[in-house]
Amino acid sequence: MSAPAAQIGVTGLAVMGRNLARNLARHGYTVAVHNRSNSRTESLVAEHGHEGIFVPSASTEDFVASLERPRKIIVMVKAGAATDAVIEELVPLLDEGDIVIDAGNAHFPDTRRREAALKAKGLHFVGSGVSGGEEGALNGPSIMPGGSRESYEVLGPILEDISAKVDGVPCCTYVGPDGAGHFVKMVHNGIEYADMQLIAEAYDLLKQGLGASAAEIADIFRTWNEGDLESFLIEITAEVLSQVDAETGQAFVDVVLDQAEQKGTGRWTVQNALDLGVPITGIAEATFARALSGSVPQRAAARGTLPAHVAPLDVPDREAFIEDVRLALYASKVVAYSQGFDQIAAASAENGWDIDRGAMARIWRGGCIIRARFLNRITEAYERDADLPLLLADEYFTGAVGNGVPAWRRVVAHAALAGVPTPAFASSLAYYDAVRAERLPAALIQAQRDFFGAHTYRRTDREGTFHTEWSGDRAEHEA
Ligand code: NBP
Repeated sequence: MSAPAAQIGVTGLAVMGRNLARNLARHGYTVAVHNRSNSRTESLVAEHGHEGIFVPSASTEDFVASLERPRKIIVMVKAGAATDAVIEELVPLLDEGDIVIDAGNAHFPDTRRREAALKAKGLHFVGSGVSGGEEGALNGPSIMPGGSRESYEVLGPILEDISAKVDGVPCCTYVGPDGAGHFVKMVHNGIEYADMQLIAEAYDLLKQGLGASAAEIADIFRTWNEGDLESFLIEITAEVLSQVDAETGQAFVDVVLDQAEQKGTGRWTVQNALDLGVPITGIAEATFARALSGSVPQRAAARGTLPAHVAPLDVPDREAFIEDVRLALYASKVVAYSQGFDQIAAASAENGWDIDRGAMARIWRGGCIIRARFLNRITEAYERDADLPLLLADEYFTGAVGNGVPAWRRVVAHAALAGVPTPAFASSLAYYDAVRAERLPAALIQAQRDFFGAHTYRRTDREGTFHTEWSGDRAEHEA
């Protein structure tokens, strides 16, 4: 008896691909499965074959032949050269109209390149962000597919089916052409960096300000998770802070080395923001904070050497201080998201992607690492105005953030006086003040640029571009 034609295939069966294949099978799809080393395919079928219908193949040729047309093939291998190698092997075996989905963490320029190459061969290439780690892949991730709309018509229903659901709404939607899906996933990860850094700064302030134990701070985060800050990251922070190290009996967080690592998506986000000229200071500070934590020789040279001149954090009212930190965290978090959505808007305009920002907030409500209650508020804001120039200026957020501004200022000022580093809190507040300023000192910078480089300037009182003869008679003339 021949194996049934599979509706969709997954190649690359490490932790993510394996769980995505199981998710598909559990939803009733017949799933072709393949991996470079056949042992992974064998173990998937041996351990989970009872969960649905898998069609295993040891060779790429058999794998492709086992799929119904148009073929839908999810590639879930290590991002980079491995993805190119798999595509190269697949393409000669495919027919016009087939769809190759890269669900790994590709850098979006690579996705654009691959999409163009496959399109020239009559194939669809869908670069899709998938967030939620191995648990999400199995039980419902947030899925951010790019590529052609035509491919989404075939693929969308399946991806929506296996995605996370919030209030019955799938955490998957069409993002936009070519690299748009992977771009949005990149910004998602950048926001994740900012969110984590902000939570870490709140923890540090509570620890230093209250002298609280990790378990006490866990309780504070647990309470916060019942309000506006409700989110996966706040929830797991409480879990982590409650954990006791089995070996030493100390709080687990206190035995973990304080050097944060990164895989590169935060860096990509910041690099792209620099190219676009979009200030994403929250994400950038978060990325640099990780880099600083890992700057071992610099920290060793500075520790105990650099004068501190600090006053201890003055906390006359414990509850008031906790509330101040909560408000500062919320306000800073809105800034980070606002900046991330600005970056999406800028890239969308530059590349003609036409990304619906409200829909992105909607598909991040479940499945992914930054899932949070307040994403509903972001969707609502973009529903009120799809072209909203600044999320912070939406009527809901002006109120929600505005109420917390006095607390935010107190927290940042006290942290500075006490020498507690709060790069993301402080830079977010600086952004807030800069973006709302009547007038910025950029006027002076523009004048300096004209002085040393004849870069010209515009005036507040009339149209035109001007230059002053700084090294001559200092007369102004129109450039
Ligand atoms: P890995 O990123 O660890 O990749 C391992 C897989 O890539 C194996 O199936 C391996 O085959 C295959 N592979 C490699 Br390596 N080189 C290959 C080649 N030249 N040809 C064919 N196959 C090759 O797996 P993962 O952690 O499951 O992640 C998969 C993708 O999902 C990555 O892009 C990752 O960034 C992304 N992602 C991961 C997570 C997560 O939480 N882990 C979350 C979201 C996204 P082999 O078995 O024969 O060595």
